[in-house]
Amino acid sequence: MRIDILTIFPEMFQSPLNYSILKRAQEAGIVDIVLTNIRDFATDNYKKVDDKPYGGGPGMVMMPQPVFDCFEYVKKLSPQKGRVILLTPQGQKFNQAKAVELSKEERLILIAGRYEGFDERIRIALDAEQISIGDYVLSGGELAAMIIVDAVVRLLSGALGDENSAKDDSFSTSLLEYPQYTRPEVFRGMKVPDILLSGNHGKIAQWRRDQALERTKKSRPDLLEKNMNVSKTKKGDNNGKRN
Ligand code: 9D3
Repeated sequence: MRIDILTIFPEMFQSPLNYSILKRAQEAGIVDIVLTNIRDFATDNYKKVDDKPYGGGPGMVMMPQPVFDCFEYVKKLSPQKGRVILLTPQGQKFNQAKAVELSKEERLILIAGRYEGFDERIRIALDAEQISIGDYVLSGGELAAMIIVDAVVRLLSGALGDENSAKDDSFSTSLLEYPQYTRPEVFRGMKVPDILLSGNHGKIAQWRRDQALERTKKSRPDLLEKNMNVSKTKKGDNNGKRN
């Protein structure tokens, strides 16, 4: 996969892209991530990329010309068409299903904005879809772009040890994870549950299912609602255990 990112702050991406899975995926040639600075396409002496909104109001708006020119330059860097995504608070909310969908594309072109938003003609002319990462206010689209890149790249085949990937995706969006423990058996007086030390794999698997379900009911009941159709365990059935 090729991912182009258009931003006025390409340096912001250096740290997240150069650790762990994202770093290894790039080194392995699984993904090619290319940053292009929108400000390089500004034409005036001040390298201006924002301007006042027509009609008045607070803040500034991303000017169309630098973004258009940057986009046209980036598009020609590779022959693949690419799916064009504007990061904006007005977009569809990002989730794991969207990550899976995007991971099937051969090219993504992500455009991160600053200020109050983009001149509307950018969205229209680029035929871009808009994505938000959630209902809170960020200072710009860069962190949102990084989150999408992280969620998408780890799904690309070979990016993870492939043992994890398959099981993870079918399950992690429907139920929360069960509690995990590692050594030592007793830490500061807190003991690992006996069942995990029992060696009884059937009992352990049952305990983990129960725990995952209880946790989900307690902190994310919305996940159970959403997955009632697909989950094997119906809502309200906590396998005979109290909450
Ligand atoms: C008062 C109107 N604000 C809209 C909620 C203006 C505004 C605030 C912050 C416009 C843009 C921004 C910057 N945010 C993003 O660019 C952004 C974002 C976000 O703020 N939340 C969740 N997802 C995203 S994706 C891009």
